[in-house]
Amino acid sequence: MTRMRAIDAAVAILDKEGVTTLFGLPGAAINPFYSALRDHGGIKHILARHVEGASHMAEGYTRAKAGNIGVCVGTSGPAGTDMITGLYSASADSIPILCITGQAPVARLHKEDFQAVDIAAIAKPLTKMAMTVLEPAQVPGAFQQAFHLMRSGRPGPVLIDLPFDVQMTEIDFDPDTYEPLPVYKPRATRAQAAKALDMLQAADRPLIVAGGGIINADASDLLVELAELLNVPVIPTLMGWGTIPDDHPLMAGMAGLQTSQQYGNATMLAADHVLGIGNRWANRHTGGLSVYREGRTFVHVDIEPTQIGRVFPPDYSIVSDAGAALTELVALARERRDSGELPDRSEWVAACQERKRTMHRRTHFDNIPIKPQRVYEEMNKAFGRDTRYVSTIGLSQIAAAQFLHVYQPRNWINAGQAGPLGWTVPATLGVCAADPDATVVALTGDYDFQFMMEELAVGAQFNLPYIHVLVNNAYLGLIRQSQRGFDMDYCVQLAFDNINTPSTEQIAGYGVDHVKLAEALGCKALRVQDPAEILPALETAKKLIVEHRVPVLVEIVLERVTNISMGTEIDNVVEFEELALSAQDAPTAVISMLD
Ligand SMILES: Cc1ncc(C[n+]2csc(CCOP(=O)(O)OP(=O)(O)O)c2C)c(N)n1
Ligand SMILES: [Mg+2]
Repeated sequence: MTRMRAIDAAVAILDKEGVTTLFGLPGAAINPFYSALRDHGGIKHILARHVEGASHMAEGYTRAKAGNIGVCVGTSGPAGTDMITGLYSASADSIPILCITGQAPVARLHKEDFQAVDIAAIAKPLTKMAMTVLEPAQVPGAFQQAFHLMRSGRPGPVLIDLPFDVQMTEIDFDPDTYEPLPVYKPRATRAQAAKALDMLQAADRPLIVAGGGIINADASDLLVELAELLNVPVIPTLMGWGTIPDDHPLMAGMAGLQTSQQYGNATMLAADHVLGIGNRWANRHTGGLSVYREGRTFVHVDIEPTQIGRVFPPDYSIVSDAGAALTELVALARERRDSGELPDRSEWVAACQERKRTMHRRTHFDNIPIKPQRVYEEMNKAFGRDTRYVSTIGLSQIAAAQFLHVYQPRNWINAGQAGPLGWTVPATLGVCAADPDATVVALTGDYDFQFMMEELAVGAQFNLPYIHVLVNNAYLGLIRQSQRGFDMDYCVQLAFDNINTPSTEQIAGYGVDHVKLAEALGCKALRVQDPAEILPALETAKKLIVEHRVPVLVEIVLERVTNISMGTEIDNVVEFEELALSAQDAPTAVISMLD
């Protein structure tokens, strides 16, 4: 047996479980871990500027690539509490991250020691396991179990809290013969898949709702294959966006109250049967359940048994990993196709495509100040099929999901359920760390950016280049819009006269100078105020990220008040602008009205 400090065993296990990159911030109580990291020498460490940032970096890192597990590290007390938002975001969207915290020595935990807080208790509802390890010999088992839990069933985060003396105590551990524990994933049976398929075949106008569980299972190809075999349209959820390319003839649009297209909702309302795979019937997707469910039957496939029936009772359900269920469904669909048992769906598919061809919102506005819709039109022109978008929340994110195009799984990386402001910058850096060669584009409003802008320095220091499109309306725009219901515009204005900005400049009354901020943090930055300048600025940004290998900010100054389409039911989404009347009104729509 090899004798080593418990913390050296922990680092050896990280290595064995495939961890190559950590996001963290040292402090006295976690210094033993950092000494083990230095001695190991094979794991890269990215130093965050805020510990919450480290936790979101870890999440972006996980989401970027199948099999990745992002790890964030902090000292005790406030470092742990700073990462709680990251644990919430990760658990809400079923994303595994491992959060490691230092802690006061075991004998002093109950003595109100400096920075001793019961972080395991605080993290409990947000994690699959949250453990303060009190026995040094338990450290290897705690890490082994952490990876097993993060990868099994519904993925999610784990917190391991390590008292200083536990880290330092020597134990016997043999890294050479360490093995990760087997991963548990329930699998649909053939009989279950056959029943789901029978119900879908019996319907006249069936749909597949494709959720983020398909991306987690790395099973998007199977989803597309199933849709093609059956010739059944697909509505991806916000978390499932990218499972089927936007321009695929069976991609029917997204449904929902905000991040949706008119044609997606119309098709959902026209359907008589829905097969939901790896989705959770999120309320921003369904809206009111009576409208969503009326006239439709539902089958729900989910990896987590207690998710079945949580939002509404489905007509049939299967507890299964999305990939395993799709494998069975594809095999059966192939057999039924070969024996000529599949019904002809061409009329229903054509009706869905016709809605997708004609029901467009207008994006082409020439106004100065710029209208936000135009920004997405120009982004569609500037960025290719491989572009990876990262966003969090706000009108900017909602409009992005209405107008941008996504063609591959993991190319829309969004904090869907928790939507914590500030997530975008660090999560994007995590994506860049995982996929340094990708074109990564972050999109935020001004407020989201201001929450965690300090993390841009991390991008500059560690050469994590990406393009940050910041749409600046000098407002908490989404909240301003929702305050219309109270007939107020109260405490949501970010505008002020910045004493450092000459009053002759158009941005004088917009408050924060984001360009100066980005430059101060070691990044490049451009500002755009004319819609004709958006595309050239994005093209310049593409060159700058290659030349300088740092984040490049493109700030687009918007008109201050623009309401974005949204509603309270999927059959009453309110439109605030004229709809597209001709192809010129929506020139980058995924299918042109001219086609
Ligand atoms: C930590 C946190 N606090 C509050 C909110 C509520 N919230 C959602 S969007 C938003 C305003 C976003 O403003 P901005 O980033 O400028 O985007 P815009 O809507 O203007 O495009 C707020 C306050 C939140 N999502 N997260
Ligand atoms: Mg704003």
